[in-house]
Amino acid sequence: MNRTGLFITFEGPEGAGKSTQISLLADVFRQRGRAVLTTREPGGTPLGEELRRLVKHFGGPGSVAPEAELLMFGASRAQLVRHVIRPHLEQGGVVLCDRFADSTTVYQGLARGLDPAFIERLHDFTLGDCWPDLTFVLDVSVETGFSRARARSQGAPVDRIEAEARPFHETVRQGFLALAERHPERFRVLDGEAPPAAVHRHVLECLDHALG
Ligand code: T5A
Repeated sequence: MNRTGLFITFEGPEGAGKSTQISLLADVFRQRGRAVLTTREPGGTPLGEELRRLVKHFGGPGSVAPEAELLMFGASRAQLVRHVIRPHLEQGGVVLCDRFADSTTVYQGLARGLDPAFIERLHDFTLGDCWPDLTFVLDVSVETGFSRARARSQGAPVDRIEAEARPFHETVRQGFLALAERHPERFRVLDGEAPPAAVHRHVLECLDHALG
């Protein structure tokens, strides 16, 4: 891949504040004259948005086999990488993505218990060398994340994955922290419980440091 752009992803538990930070960071890049593309997973393409609807809302807990769930996330990502992310990076643009492959490693690998070696091979197949340059993990407690998500949806029904029990979401939180510890060159963990403006300042500090 002939890549001159910058690829940044945001990860974390439910309601961590990823979309909020992506929107603030996109404004900064635009002010600096960069071509910015913001996108999300699952989703970001017409096919991906269909898969998003299915993977989030098809029945309740237990209605989708973990193996099928894994492949739906993989299909959405393969499409997004080839149709959206790679072309933008090859033109020198900035891509900010709300969740990416690390979510699969943590949610389907650790929390669902699917084979991590198979998930690595799936990443090779769906991404090739299109890994992010930098990944922010916004760390929040499960309580904080859920209370934010519920407040925003004003009590509307939660989706299939959000409806999983608390230990599932604790595993997700710890999984992101462990992944960040294993790959310190790519990950930055930030306190997602801080006010949005403070989190944004930390994001910019990390970026300025990482990019010189
Ligand atoms: N998934 C995804 C997998 O299982 N495997 C995968 O491979 C992938 C890619 C996606 C679901 O799919 C799973 C993970 C998820 O369960 P989703 O709806 O996109 O579903 O869920 P989330 O990614 O968790 O997105 P959310 O929209 O719920 O959370 P965000 O984007 O992290 O949070 P945000 O910015 O929308 O903020 C939530 C609320 O909190 C407020 C905001 O104003 C908003 O109301 N807020 C703050 N409040 C106080 N302090 C702060 N610092 C705040 N930041 C935001």
